[in-house]
Amino acid sequence: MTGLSPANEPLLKRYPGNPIIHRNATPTSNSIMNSSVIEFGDEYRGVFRVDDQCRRMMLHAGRSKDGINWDIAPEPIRWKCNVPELADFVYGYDPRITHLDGKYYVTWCHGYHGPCIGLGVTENFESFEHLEIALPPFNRNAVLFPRKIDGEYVMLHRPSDRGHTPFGDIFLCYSKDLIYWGRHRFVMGTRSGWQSTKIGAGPVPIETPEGWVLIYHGVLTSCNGFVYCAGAALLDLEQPWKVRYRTRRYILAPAELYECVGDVPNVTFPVAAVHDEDTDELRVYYGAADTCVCMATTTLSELLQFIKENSFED
Ligand code: BMA
Repeated sequence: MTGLSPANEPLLKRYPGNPIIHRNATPTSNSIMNSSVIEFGDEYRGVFRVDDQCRRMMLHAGRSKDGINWDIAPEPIRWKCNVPELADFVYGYDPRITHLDGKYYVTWCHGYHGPCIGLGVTENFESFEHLEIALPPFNRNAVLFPRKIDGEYVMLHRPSDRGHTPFGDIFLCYSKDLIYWGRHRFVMGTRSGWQSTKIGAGPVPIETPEGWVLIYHGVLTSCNGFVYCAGAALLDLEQPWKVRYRTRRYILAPAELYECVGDVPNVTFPVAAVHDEDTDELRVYYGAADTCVCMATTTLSELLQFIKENSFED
């Protein structure tokens, strides 16, 4: 740590061994960030965004016994695809993994005539199937809820543009079959401060009796460019486009050297959260400065309390 006083730390406490995955963790990587991990039996598995030294953005599988020390496959995932038009995997980034009905679904920003929402599935993190594209360009930051609601799959997403989008609100849609998506709803848009330029869903929403806890990223525009922070919201359990609470204060913001210096400075980008039901510990995995993977922790109850105590009042 570079010297934040404990009292000045945001809600999420950085793991002292950060970054847990360095930029050079595979033989040809330029950077590894914005990656998703999940419990798998007694171990952990992950899908990692690995940008190689040609600066191609690809998805790699990874495994870990403790969620902290990771082995990342040196080669990208070879997706099986039954749709010939989609078989050419151009690029993929910022994956999220959702455990749903016994399978692991991966959503990511997919290259198909522009950034759009890719969807895939695996049961074992060894063989991966690439399904139909969920939403066409331009879109990013899609994440599936971990159970059906009203008997349908539900997905958060963030319409965008071809470039470094200077806007962005979170929307939600439903599907009966993971192919056709509709019943579109607006969830939330930008607000003042750290979330004034654009926002996007982060990890898979966590179900609590009080609602879905959604950790999301928010972006502000400074004189030097975008700054990516993290905040949290509580969404209605049955009508998850209804926002019950939403934090005015961030729960994490770039402050450490590894978050402020890298390929893209000043980025903390949460993508995965693992909740331990016995201890209530919540580990949040985030990309730092588009360069490496880091971890920060809290408890789910502290996060819920923080959301309620630091929410906008209107
Ligand atoms: C977004 C995505 C993220 C990245 C962020 C900051 O548009 O590309 O992967 O972390 O910009 O560069």
